Amino acid sequence: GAGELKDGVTGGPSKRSRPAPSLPTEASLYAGPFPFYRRPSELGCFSLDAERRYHGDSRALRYFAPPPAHGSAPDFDLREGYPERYRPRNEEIREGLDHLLRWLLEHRGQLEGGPGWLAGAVVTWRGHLTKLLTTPYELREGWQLAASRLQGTLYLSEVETPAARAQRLTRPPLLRELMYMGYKFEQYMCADTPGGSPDPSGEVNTNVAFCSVFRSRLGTHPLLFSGEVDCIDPKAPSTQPPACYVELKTSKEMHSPGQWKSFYRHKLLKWWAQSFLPGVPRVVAGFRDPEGSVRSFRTFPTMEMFELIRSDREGWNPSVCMNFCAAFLSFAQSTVTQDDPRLVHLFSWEPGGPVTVSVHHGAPYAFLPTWYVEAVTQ
Ligand code: 0WD
Ligand code: CA
Repeated sequence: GAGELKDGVTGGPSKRSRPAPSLPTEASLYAGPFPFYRRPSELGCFSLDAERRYHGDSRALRYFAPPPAHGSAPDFDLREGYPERYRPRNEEIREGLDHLLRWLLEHRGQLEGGPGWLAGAVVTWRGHLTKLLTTPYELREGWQLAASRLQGTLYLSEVETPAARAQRLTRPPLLRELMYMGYKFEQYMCADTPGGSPDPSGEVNTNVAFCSVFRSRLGTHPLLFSGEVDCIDPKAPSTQPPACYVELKTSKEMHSPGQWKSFYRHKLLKWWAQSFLPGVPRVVAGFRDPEGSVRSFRTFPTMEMFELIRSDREGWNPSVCMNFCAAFLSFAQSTVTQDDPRLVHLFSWEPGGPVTVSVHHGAPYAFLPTWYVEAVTQ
């Protein structure tokens, strides 16, 4: 039963109903001091193998193995192996929070934070939080987040928008190849053992993932989220996660100050939000030429990214991102009052508008799997 959320229709015909609650997203509303954000700590990890099977260990973790810094200029052909050595994940399979819930089921007895910590927490993917952080600046892509409460905990799971689905199903061949190139870069930069050498001769299989599970808190909102980590730097000054983790990215080579400015405004915001959330301290970027070969590298320390855009009046501000995210979490916590794993509040946002809410029961929006609900409620 889908329906728009009607709020406060309590009296007779003479009483007017209040408008359905919504949350504005204009950046100017979220300026102000940076909110409290707890230093993220790693609670555990899991791996997904070549067949996308779950393992409660770090077997898919790879080791940062960049080419020598003072050697010859890099020449990584990112198109090499495409399409014959590409095994892309089946994107028709909607996994929701399933892998994270499996980890949580196996570790909820040993969570730190004291009894009741989980009941007050928000559980989600890091990527969903990244989308919330960038919302006040996003001009192109909307999102939908499904929310359910179970034993106090608020679970957030993304729903693919009709526009995103349409784009995925009509993804142009060049965009498919570009996606491959991002994964191929990881293969050139990572080894299977600490101190080992990359082996770019194998296949690129995007079923494989190493995911870390983090604990943090934004303002009053305790957070438990998981994110895919590209690699660990065996030479990092701190061997303690997340300080030893490295995020890998590729981008087009830039040739003019205007191109850099646009890169700082748009792409760097996404890179910052994604790595700031789990406390990953640096992003190593490979810049590719029009033929698809990486010609240069640049390391972006996450905590220095804002410096690159601070003086741009049309740039982004980390405080706005975090204040909006905190406001969304408060909005979601106060909207989802019933504890019911089959009840879904769907938060929808399109650029230029506010976040709106609709209420649904059961399929297709309910996302907490029966095996999880039964295990935690018995
Ligand atoms: O089913 C879905 N639509 C989604 C699945 C949406 C978001 C995430 N996921 C899965 C991913 O496959 C991964 O196993 O969740 C796990 C990690 O999520 P995350 O770390 O919260 O996701 P995000 O921060 O958006 O992406 C991290 C990396 C990406 O690296 P880049 O450098 O491109 O940001 O996870 C990978 C990708 O390498 N990734 C995916 N891989 C396969 N299928 C997907 C996806 N749909 N989304 C992200
Ligand atoms: Ca990456």
